Parts: sequence; structure tokens; C-alpha cells
Amino acid sequence: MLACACALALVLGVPAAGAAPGPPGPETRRSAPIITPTPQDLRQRDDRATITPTVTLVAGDKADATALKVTQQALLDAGAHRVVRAEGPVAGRLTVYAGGPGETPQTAGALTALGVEGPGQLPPEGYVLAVGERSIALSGQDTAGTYYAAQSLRQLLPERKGPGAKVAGAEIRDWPTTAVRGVIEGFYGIPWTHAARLDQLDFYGEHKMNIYVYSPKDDPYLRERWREPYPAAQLAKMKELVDRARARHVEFTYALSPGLSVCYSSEADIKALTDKFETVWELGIRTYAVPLDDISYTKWNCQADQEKWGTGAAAAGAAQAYLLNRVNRDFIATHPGAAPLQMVPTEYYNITPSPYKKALAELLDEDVVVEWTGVGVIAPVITVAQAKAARSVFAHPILLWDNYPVNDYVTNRLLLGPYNGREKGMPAELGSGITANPMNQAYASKIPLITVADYTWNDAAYDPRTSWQTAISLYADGDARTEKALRIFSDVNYSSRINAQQAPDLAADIARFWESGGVAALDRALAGLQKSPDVLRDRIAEQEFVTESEPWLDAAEAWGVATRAALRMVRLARDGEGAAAWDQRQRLPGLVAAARSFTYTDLDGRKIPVVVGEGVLDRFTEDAAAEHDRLLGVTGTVKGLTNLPTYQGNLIARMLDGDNSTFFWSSRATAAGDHVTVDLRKAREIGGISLAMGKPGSANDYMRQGVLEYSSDGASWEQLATFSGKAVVTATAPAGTQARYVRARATAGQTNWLVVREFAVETKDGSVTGGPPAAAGSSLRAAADGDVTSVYRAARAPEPDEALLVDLGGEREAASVTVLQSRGGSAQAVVQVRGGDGDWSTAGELEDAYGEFTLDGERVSAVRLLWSEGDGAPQIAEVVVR
Ligand code: 14T
Repeated sequence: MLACACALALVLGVPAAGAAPGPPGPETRRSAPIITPTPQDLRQRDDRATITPTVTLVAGDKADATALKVTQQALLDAGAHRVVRAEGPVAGRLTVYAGGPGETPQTAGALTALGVEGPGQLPPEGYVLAVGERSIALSGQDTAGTYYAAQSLRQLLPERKGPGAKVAGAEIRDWPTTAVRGVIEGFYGIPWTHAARLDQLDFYGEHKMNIYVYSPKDDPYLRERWREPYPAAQLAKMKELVDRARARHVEFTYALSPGLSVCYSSEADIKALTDKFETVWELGIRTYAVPLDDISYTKWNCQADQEKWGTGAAAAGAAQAYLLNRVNRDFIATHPGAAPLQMVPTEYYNITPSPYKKALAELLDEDVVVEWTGVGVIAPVITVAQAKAARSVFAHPILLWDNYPVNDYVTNRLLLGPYNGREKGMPAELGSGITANPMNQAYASKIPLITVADYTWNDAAYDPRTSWQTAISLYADGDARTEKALRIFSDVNYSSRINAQQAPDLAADIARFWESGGVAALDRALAGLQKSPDVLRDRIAEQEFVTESEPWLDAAEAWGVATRAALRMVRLARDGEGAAAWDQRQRLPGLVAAARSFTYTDLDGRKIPVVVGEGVLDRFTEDAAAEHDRLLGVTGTVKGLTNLPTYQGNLIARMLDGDNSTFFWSSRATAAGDHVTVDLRKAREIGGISLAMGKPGSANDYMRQGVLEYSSDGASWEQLATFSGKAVVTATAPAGTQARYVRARATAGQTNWLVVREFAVETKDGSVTGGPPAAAGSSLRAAADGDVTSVYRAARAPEPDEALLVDLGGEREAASVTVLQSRGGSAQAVVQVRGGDGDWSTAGELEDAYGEFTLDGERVSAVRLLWSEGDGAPQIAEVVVR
């Protein structure tokens, strides 16, 4: 069997394809045709076709109308002036036979003439597409197959302004390995627009997907108010969707979710369900689903159910089976042409045998299809064995509801990486097929959905990275600059529960930089990131992509600016440009804050700060600052660490920002062993410790049982205190305690997540005295705490003879003293050092934001700044002795 490697051979083997005659003109958009999903079997032929000015189209009365339209349009786009229907070939013209045995009988003869076998032996939806010298034949096993042959032809033909294009001879025999392939609009939050849905249906057809399940959680008529009839205007729109879907060979599936309020035993409710189904039957809908996910099955909505089935999960399974069977018998069975009913069980997310599943498996009519999300609501992997187990535990055909690329549980993110972690051979075990739950962003969803379509059609040939490149290339519509920008943008929106690594391309560039230091190469990559949003805004064909991705585009651009500034800072510091590097360093927090400032507005009107490249871009700016710290000779900012995942933008750093209204928030319950840790960056003498957890609105989000511990190496820990049942914990380390790390570690599991407002650790090393006194919220110590981001801000201008004294707590050999003034502070001072003899000598005069004074290895025990009078209040970020 031939797969994607052969597609390549086909293209490379006949370089003239799509480009002849002459060199590729500007109208030649793509040199290498991509057929996606990857065909099962594609072979090159020695001959090639020529697009003649008039092309003859031979098609029977029963030929698939949309297949003919697609074929005709593809021929016109390939440069034909006219496509004329006829009964047979006309001399001098290319003839295209469109239609399988049941549609266009003439195709059989054409295939014989080309020496190609017909589609008779292929599975449903299979097709044969042959391109020979004088004719092209498209022959589906059924009309869907012919339509898919037309889609493949569309991708095979070049785009040209006039006739004459040469098309490499090819023979494709192709069929899907998964019978049901498509998308379930099944997410919470803002539903897709009508226009987006119409557009999606076209897109599904182009990618050989054959099902769309209409099930947005926040359409009131589908869930909250499921019994209510539709307003006429909404029915009219649904009709438009149904018609569009039918034309694209997509099964429009109507899913009604009564579980929030249904009384399973109620004849009235069963009638309400089937009545609603009846109204949409009129629109042409033939496939139905009753999802019972995300509801309570331990609480009945009516007393009658309690009386009929008793209590417990098995009772719920029996009640649900009863309702589903009634719908199956009263509605599906009485409506010829209706497809098998689909249902989502309340336990949809595992394969663990249970009383509920047992009841459902035994009682539900055997032709009802059961939906299942894999193991886990968002399954990182789905294996052949799991699919088999699902089939056996539910004892019904399984339709995989795959929660990718859905982002309703991470509305601050776009998930643009490929479909991944689904074992080859898995679809064959399901019995039904695969529907992917997409993002609230319909257009951006197309990138991952193209890869889903690829996997579901031909899982054996599927390669996530290759498919992802194809998806990007296709979505960029062959425009090289758009493609590059889209790849960069998708790279920084790559990770998810099914793709572990964030920004794999950029992370590799950054790793290379830290290893071997090529500033220019990394700056090129970061400039690419900074510019990619504008390229996409200007050039991408689907402007809706830009509209819905706007906050992420803004953030990507701003991160490009911030990371480039960080890189520049490192370069300057390495080049000995201390003043310029310091200037750059001080811009950094503002640039990072700007990059974090863009928001997505959700269904409730809440503004959610979006993230891109998290863990990579933010990390780079932190690593760059750490490198700058190292070059300056300071220990750096106290850091927060945790093994817990973060809920949205509530980063661990927020427990150290001195702001009691911001907090770290975990995105899961705390388990024994979980910790939050303060890293003081070097062993220091510590004093008082205060851990403030919980917050208004989440008063119970605190660590119920734990220990406060410290360590100098992060490996062996000493206990300071234990705590339980208190949201605010304080302790004092015994005098002389030296520690680099202080942590709170949970000693028991709990159901609540964790909020830490502040984790304050007092440090006692280094002493700063003198004046002027510090302003409120600042401290003298900040001038010599090893952290250039904490600033000593004087409360007032210096008085005559006032000086700031930094005691090093011992004598050491020093090469230089550097004084860093924060932006906005421009005090002047004479900088003196105290030598081994106790005498003060002048090192230099501080005049600017950055003052570096050489000491030639003198022994130094203290530094003082003798302030000049008349200036404003000094602001000293750090006095550094090296
Ligand atoms: F029906 C299911 F197969 C399913 O996945 N239901 C929902 C789905 O609508 C949603 O889009 C998806 C991703 O968030 O997960 C399910 O919803 C949940 C699942 C949870 F575990 C909502 C809250 C949960 F805690």
C-alpha cells in the first residue's frame, strides 16, 4: 500500500506538474499538490493530462451534484475556459468522467481504457480517481465516494489562469478506515455563529468528514430549555445547515440534552423529546442523539423516577436505558431512514466496570450508539486496548467523543497542535467512529481538525507532525509568508493535554541559544514571532481567524517584543554594556506585563487574560533576567516553585508579589506531597514566616494539613512546624537558621484547590542603614538584597551629610562596586568603600542610573553613598560588590 511518501514521489517525479509551461508564474500558488486526508493508495503513472481550453464532462443524471460542481470548479481553476457536459469524448479535448457505477455508467469504460480497476471492491465512501493522458475518471463506491474523488481531484489540479497545465498521471484508490468521522460542536461557552457553521460544513466536505453533531452546551433550546419549541427564525437557520450538510455528504446530527430536568418515567417528557425530534425531522434531520453527560445521576428530577427505579447509579442506568429505548422505539423505529440513535452516558470518561455501566449495557437497545471520551475527559492517549475495553464494558457500538481541540476548560488558550496520542488501529475497534469536540474559535479549530480528518480517514499513514505541517500549509492557502507566520503562531499555541511540549520549534531555538549563544539566529526567530500576527492580519484569507484569535495575536506580538528585549539585554550585558543592559532590564517587566494584558471575553462577559507560549516565552524572559543577574553578580529575585498545575493566570509568582489581593491558584485539589516553595536563591539566615492561604470567595482553598520545612540544598529538609485546619500559618525559625528553600508541603489529600495569597519569608543577611528613610512599602534592605527588582525608595530627598551604608557583614576582596538606580530616580552621590583598615576611600561619583566603579581587588567590608544635596528622593535597586 502506498501512502504519503508516494504523494511526494508523484510530485517530484514530474516537476512540470502544475507549473508548465515555463517557470512558475505568480499565479502558481503551490508547487506540490497536497491531498489530505492522506489517500490509502496513490500511484504515479507515466502519462500526464493537459487541461484543454474546453473540457468535456461526462456525467449521468444520477451523478452526485456537488461532486460535479467541485469537479467543474477545479477544472476552471486549473485554467479551463469552459467545462461542457456531453455523452462522450470530443476529439482534442480532455474528458472527465464523473460518477461511480450507479451514477455514470460511462466511467467504467473510461477506467478500463486507462487500465484501472473500478471501485466495486472498495468499502463505502471509497473511490477511484485516475488521471491519464486524455481522460480523468472519478468513480465512487457510492455518491459520497464520487464526491471525495472530486475533492481529491481538486487538490491534485494546479491553480492556473489559462489552459495548458500539465497534470501528472495518477491513480488513487482510496477509502476511509473510520466509518463515522467528524466534529461535535459540544463545548461550553459561546456557541459558533450560523455563518461559522455553514463554513465548517463546507470544510468537513473538503476534508472527507461525514458527521457534524449539533450540541453546543449553551444553546438554551438544546439543554436548559430543551422542551421548548424553536422560534421560526431559528428553525429556518437549522434548515439551511441541514441542506448544506446534505450537499456536503455530512450527516447533520441533532443532539437534545434533557438531563438537567428530565423525568425519565414521564410520558409527557418522552413526548416532549420525540415532539422536538419530529419538528427537526421536517427539516431533513435523520440522525439524533440524547447526551446525558455532565448531569447528576444520583438525584432524580421527579418522585416518580425514585418510585420506579429506586436509588443508586444502577437505577440511573436503568432509567436512562428506559428513556433512550422509548425514543428508539417510538421515534427512530417509526421513522424510516432514521440513523441509529446516539447517546452519551453519564459515565462517559472511563472504562471501569460499574453498576451504572452494567445496567446501561444490559438494558439499552443494542443498536443505540454509545459515546465515550476515552480514559479521562480529555484523554492524553487512546489505545487499541482501551477502545476494545470500551466496546466491551458498554456493550454497544462506540462513537468516540474526543475532547480535542476543545478549549472550554482553558478559555485563555488556543490549542493549535496536531491530533496526537491516538494509537494506530484504534478506530477499527470502536464500532462507530470519531467525533472531535472543537474550540469555541471555529476558524482556528480548522488547523487541528485537518489533522483529525487525516487520522480518521487513514490512521495507518498518520503522522502528527507531517499532518500538522500540511494543515498549516493548507490553511495558509499556499501563500509562503502566511504559512511561515501561521506556523510560528501555531507553534506558540501548540501544547495541550495531548501534546506535552509547548512551542516545540521556538523552544528548540531557545535551547540552542543557551547552549551555543547565537544571538542573531534567536533574534530572527523572535522577530518572526513578533511579526507573525501582522502577517496573518494582512494576508490570511479567512479574516474570521484574525477576529477570533485577536487577543492571542496581540499577545504573540507583545511576547515577541518582550523576548527580543530580553535577548538584547543579555547581549548587552555579555558585551560589557552594563548601562544599556540595565536600561533594558528595567523595561522588561512592563513589556512582560503588556504581553500578559490581552483578554478573551467569555460567555458571561468575564475578561480572561490569554496566554501564548506559556512556559517557553515567559521562561525565556526569566532565564534572561537570571543570566543578567549572574553577569551583574547578584543572586536574583526570590522565586516561587510548586509541583501543582496553575489555574489560568494565577501564577506561583503571585504569592511573592507582596500583594495580598493577588494569589497563586492551583487547578486541582491538593494531594499529599504537593508543595509550594520559596526559593531564596542562596542560603540565608531566615526569621519569621507567614503563609496566607484562601481568599474571599474561595475561603476553603487552603492546605488542610501540612508541614513548614526548610532546606539549604532542596534535597534534605528540616521541619519547622506542622499545621492543620488554618488558612493563615505563621512560624519563626530559631535564631541562626540558614536556608535557601522554605516550603509548605501537604501531608494529606483534600478536595479543595489551593490558593496562596502570600508566602513571606524574612531574611536577615546583609544590613543597610543610614538614610533617607524608606518610603512606605519599601525598605532600606531592598538596596542590597541581591534582587535588582526590589527597590529602596527613599521617602524624601537627602538631608545634608546623609548617607546610605551597606554593610557586607565581613571583609572580602572586591573588583568593583556597581550602583543600580531605578528609572525615575536620579540621585547623585559619592560612592565610598571601607577598606580592611577601616578607612573610607572614594570609588567614584554616582551620576547616572548605572554606576560601575573599579576597585582592583581591594578588601572591602562596606559601601556608602554620600548623597549630594538638592536632588529628589533616591531610588536604589541594588548596590553590588563583586
Ligand atoms: F459528553 C462528554 F463526552 C463531554 O465531554 N462533555 C463535556 C463537554 O461538553 C466539554 O466540552 C468537555 C471539555 O470541557 O468536557 C465535558 O465537560 C466537563 C467535563 C468535566 F470533567 C465539564 C466539567 C467537568 F468537570
